[in-house]
Amino acid sequence: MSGPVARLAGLQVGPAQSEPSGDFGLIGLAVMGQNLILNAADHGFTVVAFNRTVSKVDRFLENEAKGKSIVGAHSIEEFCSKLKKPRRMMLLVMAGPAVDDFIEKLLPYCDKGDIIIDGGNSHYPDSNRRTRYLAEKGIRFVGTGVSGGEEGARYGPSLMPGGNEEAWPYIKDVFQSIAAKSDGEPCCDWVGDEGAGHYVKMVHNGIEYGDMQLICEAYDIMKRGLGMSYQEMGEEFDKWNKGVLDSFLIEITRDVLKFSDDDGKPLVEKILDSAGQKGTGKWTAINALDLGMPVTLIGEAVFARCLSSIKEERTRASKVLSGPKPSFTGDRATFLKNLEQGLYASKIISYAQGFMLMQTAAKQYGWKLNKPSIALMWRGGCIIRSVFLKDITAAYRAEPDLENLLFNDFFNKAIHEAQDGWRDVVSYAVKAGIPMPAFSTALAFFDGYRTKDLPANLLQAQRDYFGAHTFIIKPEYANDKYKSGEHIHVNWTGRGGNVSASTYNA
Ligand code: 2AM
Repeated sequence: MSGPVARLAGLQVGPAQSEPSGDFGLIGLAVMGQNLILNAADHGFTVVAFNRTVSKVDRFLENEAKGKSIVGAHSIEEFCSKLKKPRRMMLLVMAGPAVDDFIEKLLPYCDKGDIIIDGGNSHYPDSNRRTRYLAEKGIRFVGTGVSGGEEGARYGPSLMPGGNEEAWPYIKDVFQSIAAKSDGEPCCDWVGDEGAGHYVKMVHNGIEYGDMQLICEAYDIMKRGLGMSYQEMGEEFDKWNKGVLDSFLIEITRDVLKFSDDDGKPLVEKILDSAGQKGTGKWTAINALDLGMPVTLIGEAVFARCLSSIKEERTRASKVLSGPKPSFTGDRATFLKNLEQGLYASKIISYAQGFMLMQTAAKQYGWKLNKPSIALMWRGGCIIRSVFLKDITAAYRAEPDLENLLFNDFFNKAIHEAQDGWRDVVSYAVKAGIPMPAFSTALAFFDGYRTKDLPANLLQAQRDYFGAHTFIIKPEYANDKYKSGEHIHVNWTGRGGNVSASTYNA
């Protein structure tokens, strides 16, 4: 042990037999991991660092970690031996098999009650599995969402921990110290059971997709629909950033629009319009479909990226498919106000949909979910941080079992005030031939959600007609012939049989 110990940076140099001094251990020295370690050290914790490629440990100790309360380990055994019990060990490695590999490597050196935290971008079913697997061995597993990128990791990320709740009292001090603060409150609280932390991070990313798509649609209609210059657009986003849309994403959009290349042209104009994606938005949309939840805005945001990515085909289509030429004749200032309100209203819908999904997931998966704390965790540190999330936090604090954000007085009033302008914007976009899938789907959801009688009565009739899938009669029409709540099949044509397919449920 003398070799590695002699190389230790910072405070912790001593014989191998000494009491372990590490408050917190972190494995995975990519930028995120390094920054989280530095962040924890800045908050007074002694952090033990390890990495698969061990040379990176020494490089880190000799550079960024120098002079800080950070000690290195050159093997898993050494890593574990340097941590106080119960050990608090965080993995920040590539999601997937690397996490399972490290868990298996840690286990022989762990004691009952130790805590293994996965802070990578794991898919929540993996965190469900790991929580159960490790609980059987007496090890407490935490799967935590970490958002805010490299900067967030260094100076205050949003942290969304879930898993084995027994771990929370032991990790709370570290997590809440290193997390971002919003109005003095840490953007970190216990999310819920098993994979709930990674689940909430996944929905966060889905909402991020939606917010970004909404902003892109606003930019498109400003540019092509109103013919605004980049300078003008940048100024408009700057104005928006001082109102209800005040947020990190609006702020960076302002900066991007104002950013000129060496030749004076806006750099963004030169960027290929083909969006990439890493999959968390798609996971959210797939999960929404699995749970039967109408999370339409995130779905549209994912599809909009897909459409963007078939650039060559779109280029061919642009030569053979024509549409209207935008010609705006109204009052620009009024339109821009409406656009701001329309974006705000669409955002309210998107977050309402996101919370619908999370509360359904909690019910379906049997998780206790800490709803008021979710908005709080997203208030600062993460990509979707915004003033708007303060109002969502307030809504769920006032009523933790709020059925839907749209039933909250504040948001109910906000969406009613925005409604007329929102419709004007979407109408103009349709007439001008400028796609606004996220704005439009939000409005369609709003109109569907507030409609007591949807045309699904006809749909049920069609299903019963061709597939004998049965229907239920509206309570006010129940009688001896059509009993309330019963699955009814009607022979619509007078031909065919009377057999119903009530067990068929597709
Ligand atoms: P490395 O430095 O040895 O590559 C981000 O890639 C982090 O995840 C790095 O610390 C990296 O370790 C680690 N990592 C990536 N894949 C891994 C794997 N299969 N097993 C262990 N660690 C891995």
